Amino acid sequence: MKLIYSDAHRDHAGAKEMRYDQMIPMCESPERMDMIMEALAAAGFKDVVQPAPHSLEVAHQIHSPAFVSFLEKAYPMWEREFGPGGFATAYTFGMRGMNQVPNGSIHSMLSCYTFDVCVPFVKGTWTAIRSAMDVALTGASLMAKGEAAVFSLCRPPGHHASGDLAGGYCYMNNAAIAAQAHLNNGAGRVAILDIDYHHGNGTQTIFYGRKDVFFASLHCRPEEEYPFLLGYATERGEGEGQGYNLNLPMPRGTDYGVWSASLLTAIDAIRALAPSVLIVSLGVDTYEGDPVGGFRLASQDYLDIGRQIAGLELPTQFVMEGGYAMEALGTNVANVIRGFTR
Ligand code: SP5
Ligand code: ZN
Repeated sequence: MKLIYSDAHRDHAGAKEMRYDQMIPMCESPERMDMIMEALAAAGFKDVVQPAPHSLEVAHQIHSPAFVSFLEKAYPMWEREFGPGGFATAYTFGMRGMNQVPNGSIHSMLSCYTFDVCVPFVKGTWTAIRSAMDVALTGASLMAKGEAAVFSLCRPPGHHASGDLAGGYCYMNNAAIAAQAHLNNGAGRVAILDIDYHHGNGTQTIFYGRKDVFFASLHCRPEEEYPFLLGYATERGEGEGQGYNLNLPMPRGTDYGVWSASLLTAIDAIRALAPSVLIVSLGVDTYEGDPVGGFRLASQDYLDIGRQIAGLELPTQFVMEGGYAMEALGTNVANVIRGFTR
């Protein structure tokens, strides 16, 4: 399987993150990609393709141009006010019930275009965001040219980002952009299977009123996990998109017995839909040792996940999302790909 990867994410780093009432080193680090690439190479996956540069045209079908432009200028504007070395982050958030538009200040933009304190902007952030988009789009192009399955090693991740809101380590929604590219390339319907520990609130929001992209998400339930406000089973889509959103929330502490039953539910729904392309939002923060997640999947389970997904026999694009247990991250990701290709 071709791996689409670039080092251009590397300078998106160095910021601390707020975890409830503490500042901790950022879990979402460049070293994550090193762990994943090393384990994939050790497992025999060495066909690494550099992403081709793309315009923002497809990104603008998913995200508002004003939001994308904010992502580009957030750090430079912040640096002009505070000097180099820090990171741009919001101080206030949307005030419900009144219409709010950003004024010229970076603070108003951060307040309007981010929803939490987990999306720091440093000097290298925009380059990384744009590269992750290229990694997603290059994967979609390779499939249009006949590749049956590809792995887009996007960093930063994307599934928490909606049309005009960044959050949860996510800036642009790489999986959504890839889905749109497949539609542009002639796919009739795309399914996105999101197996990250956290609900893919951004992807859900983007496609909630659409039936050309089916979204299924397995995640920890909003009653006890981030992002706390979305991910209920009752969210089924609206308008034309009614029935094209499937949430499978589970309690903290869920093990593979229960989790894999939800996976089968999602897989059955996807099979019934017969999409022309499957995108897997691949997060492995479901691992028992993950410092951010709270499920109990074991490294061996990821082999079975790959096998189950392969059973759909669909053209498949894996898009990297979360996973933060550095000692097992590479193995867990490589196991999904091993299970899928065996
Ligand atoms: C892409 C992705 O996985 N984003 C995740 C963003 C999570 N942000 C912080 C969540 C903090 C709550 N969980 C703390 C659990 C400690 N065991
Ligand atoms: Zn996650």
